[in-house]
Amino acid sequence: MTAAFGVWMKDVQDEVEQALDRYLPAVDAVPAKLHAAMRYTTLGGGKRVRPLLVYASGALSGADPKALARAACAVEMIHAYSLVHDDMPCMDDDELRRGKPTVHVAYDEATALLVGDALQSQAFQVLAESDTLPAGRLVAMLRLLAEAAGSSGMCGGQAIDLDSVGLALTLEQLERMHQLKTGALLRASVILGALAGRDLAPHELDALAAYSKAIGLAFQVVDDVLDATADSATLGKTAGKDAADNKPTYVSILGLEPSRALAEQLRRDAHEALAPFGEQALRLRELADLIVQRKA
Ligand code: GRG
Repeated sequence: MTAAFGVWMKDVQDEVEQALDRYLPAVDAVPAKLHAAMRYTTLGGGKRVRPLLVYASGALSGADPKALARAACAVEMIHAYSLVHDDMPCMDDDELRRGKPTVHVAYDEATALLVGDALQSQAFQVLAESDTLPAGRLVAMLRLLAEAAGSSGMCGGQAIDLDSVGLALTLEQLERMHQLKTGALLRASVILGALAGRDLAPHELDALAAYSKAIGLAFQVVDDVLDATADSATLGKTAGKDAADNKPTYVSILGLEPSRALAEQLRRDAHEALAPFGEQALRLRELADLIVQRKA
């Protein structure tokens, strides 16, 4: 990671934190408990990978900064909602998220359900209130986010994931599940940033879609590798939480070293996809490197 990239990343993360603070309901607005819980789960944590992708592709398309901040907050709110629901007892039943108690533990289950619902609505409201983009462009962005979050995107992937417990998925089925569950929102982040700027040619949109596909898969492969190696280092096991939960992973299907090699290949694919953009795509290339080289 170059020093300039580190500075850019920190600037974007700070800007997004301030924008989230602005676009979340105030803590003293009724109902205070719900609003406090929405802020508890969204502020002050996470790597902000999706907002970084929005800003990086916005840099490529010369996007309007105000629209970028709103799009970045919208995807992060959808992501935050998905984590709150994913952690609930009816799904993964996790007690910790980003180093602090999950919402259903810190508050209660009903609040966690409502926090997710309200964050999802808030995401669309924040984006819809953009007043710096032509209406047609804004509708295209709202539609893209809705599709990425819904049953043909993230929710659909989560449904397939829940149904796959105990099943022997093929590599293709595993890939399809992750393309929906995590890939759809990562792709939406990249395309939203691009749509907030100049008109892109069809071949440019295709290039961004190919980049998104590669980083979406890489993100998951790396997640599985980190999960497997964290457990083997700390608990003396050979596989991590998903495998322990009897869920298929890249490591359980391919093995550890081939999974690492796949992540590296996907990083190269992501770089190659960006060739039409030259230097304009610098931040997107650096984010692909970060996704593959991350340690947490
Ligand atoms: C419940 C509708 C619904 C969907 C849940 C995304 C998702 C679908 C569940 C998350 C479960 C999970 C841990 C998936 C692995 C990959 C992933 C999305 C990790 C968390 O994202 P990061 O690493 O988290 O970007 P931070 O905390 O950095 O934002």
